[in-house]
Amino acid sequence: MGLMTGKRGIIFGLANDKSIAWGIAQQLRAAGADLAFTYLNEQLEKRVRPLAESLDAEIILPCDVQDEAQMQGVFDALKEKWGEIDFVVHAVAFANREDLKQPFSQTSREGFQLALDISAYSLVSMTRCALPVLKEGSSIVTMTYLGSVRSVPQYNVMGVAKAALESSVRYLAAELGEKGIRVNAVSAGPIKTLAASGISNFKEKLRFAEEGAPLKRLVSQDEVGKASLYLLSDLASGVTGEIHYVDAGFSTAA
Ligand code: 0WD
Repeated sequence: MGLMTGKRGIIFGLANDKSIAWGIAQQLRAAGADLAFTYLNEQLEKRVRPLAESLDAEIILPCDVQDEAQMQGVFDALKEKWGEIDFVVHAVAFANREDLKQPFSQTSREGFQLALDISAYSLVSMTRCALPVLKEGSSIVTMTYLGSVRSVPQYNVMGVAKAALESSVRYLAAELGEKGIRVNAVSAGPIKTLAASGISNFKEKLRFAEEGAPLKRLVSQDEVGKASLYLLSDLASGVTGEIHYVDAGFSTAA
């Protein structure tokens, strides 16, 4: 019997087989979990549906996290099909490309609001919609990055959004603890994905991360997946409100 046998949950943020969400999904399925997925739009559906089906997903639905009615619809569908769920994975983020290039002080109000809305507020609204179906003992995990607590060149408004996301993790954990629901974040080292391609000089960041990490290498999707599996499973039953670094030790080194 696997670690997640008999557990069911949903993954937001799968775009393709390079996505961090894909690393998490594979680990969860291998451990026996039943999975539901969402995709952002029709263009991504073509990529997401075959991947989701390859992991025997029973529910595959569209969801733009800025559309609260659509998000509510997703959790209504989960309630109808499964009744209750055991976990939610939030692996969604977005900022305008120009806001990841120009000096931070030039960030527009609209760009700031957009990044914060999709990358941070969505965890709050997702949790609200999920609450009626979350079991006691269930677990929510989101994805963050070191740019939340350090100024990383060009990460700009996304760093501010990740700071808001990490703070939201702590407030949600404080609120939901009495229901036995845990909320944590994995802070991943840089990984080449679609979202990462929007960050200027990303290749340079990969090299810098590799050289500066105690393990002298980058982390893989699978490693982020395994750490997420731990946080989503009963192995982490005493862990909530945490920002768990999976970065080959980069954040701990001078
Ligand atoms: O180095 C990296 N790749 C790191 C990523 C290091 C540390 C953290 N992260 C975080 C990201 O900030 C994000 O929160 O991990 C999470 C997953 O990102 P990813 O796997 O790097 O990127 P990707 O495969 O592109 O998945 C993110 C997806 C979007 O992809 P695109 O590239 O199409 O923007 O988030 C989804 C979308 O599928 N997304 C949305 N989903 C629903 N509603 C929305 C939206 N409005 N906007 C973006």
